[in-house]
Amino acid sequence: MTNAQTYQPTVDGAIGRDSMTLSQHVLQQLQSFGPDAQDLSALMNRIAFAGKLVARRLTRAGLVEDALGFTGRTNVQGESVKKMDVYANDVFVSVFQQSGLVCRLVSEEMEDIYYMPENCPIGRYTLLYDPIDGSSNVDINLNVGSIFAVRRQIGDDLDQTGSDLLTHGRDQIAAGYILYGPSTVLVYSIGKGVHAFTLDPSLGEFILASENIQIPQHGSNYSVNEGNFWQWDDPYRDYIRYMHRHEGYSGRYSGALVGDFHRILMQGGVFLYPGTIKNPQGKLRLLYESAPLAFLAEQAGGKATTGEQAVLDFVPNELHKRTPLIIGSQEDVQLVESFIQERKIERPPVPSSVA
Ligand code: AHM
Ligand code: MG
Repeated sequence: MTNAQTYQPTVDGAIGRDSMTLSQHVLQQLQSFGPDAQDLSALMNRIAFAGKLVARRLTRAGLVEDALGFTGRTNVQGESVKKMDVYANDVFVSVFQQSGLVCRLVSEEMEDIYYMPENCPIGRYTLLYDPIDGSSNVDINLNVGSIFAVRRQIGDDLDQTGSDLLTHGRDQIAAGYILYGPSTVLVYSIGKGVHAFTLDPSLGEFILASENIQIPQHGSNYSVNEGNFWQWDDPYRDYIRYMHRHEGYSGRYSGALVGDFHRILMQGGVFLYPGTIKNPQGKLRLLYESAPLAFLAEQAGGKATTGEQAVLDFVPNELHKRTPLIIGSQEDVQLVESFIQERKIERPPVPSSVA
């Protein structure tokens, strides 16, 4: 019989890679099996489970009743709510109920913080998420995503205002997204690089696909809704005119931030959603859209700015605060910034207290 002490497993590269699951990876990253590490590992595992449930629903959306189309309601942002938005939001709520992990949920689809007091004695984390990002793509079977961030609760929040959540994005302890595309991909960071996992449907597990992803310093992709050109401030118009007149750039815009950001993370370039007449602060929400992606961008060696300051330094004054977003490769974000700087010389910046 083989002695367990001396046994050498015949784990070749392929088996090793195929068996690196998300929860295992979190523990490996933290180099600990302590309670905090176990919590974060379990938390990521629950997020992944929510992603699997959403992915399953999306895959079969054309075949089941009541999966596609609008509910007839509008959300806190004044946007029409899709049935899939509600489904995915409820998935995250249900996955974290009785989990002992998360005390509060903040979602694009819920005006107020959702409290889970049964979890609070143990799990003092808050999960902030956009259950379906890019939901205009749902009904036409194009890619959508879920975005998430995790913050540690500071204080007891007895007045239930969630004021401890109104801090900068550097307080996020984990962030990431799930991309529902031809395959389902989960990208996350706990402040130790950016890593991507692909859902293996035969196993029902997210398996490590790319570790320590670095955004190229420069890429050819620029991703923006050019239909808003007439609504932008001059620097953004100048920038787009520059792109139109120079060789080497490709416009790529899917209408779903997660997919557009994923392309840029892997291939380089820039995504931007500037302020418009309709939404002077842009469309994207800080706490569960821009800040988590900014966390990933910085961890991958890229950059994210509002045009005035780093997205991760921006302190919101409300849960559903919007900010302009310019995110991606260092050089490509800097190019956009150079147009903003040029115009600033002509016009002083608006103080953030007014913005
Ligand atoms: P959503 O979360 O309600 O879907 O809104 C966010 C989405 C982003 O995914 C995408 O980049 C943007 O809104 C698209 O907006 P627009 O249609 O104005 O270009
Ligand atoms: Mg969104």
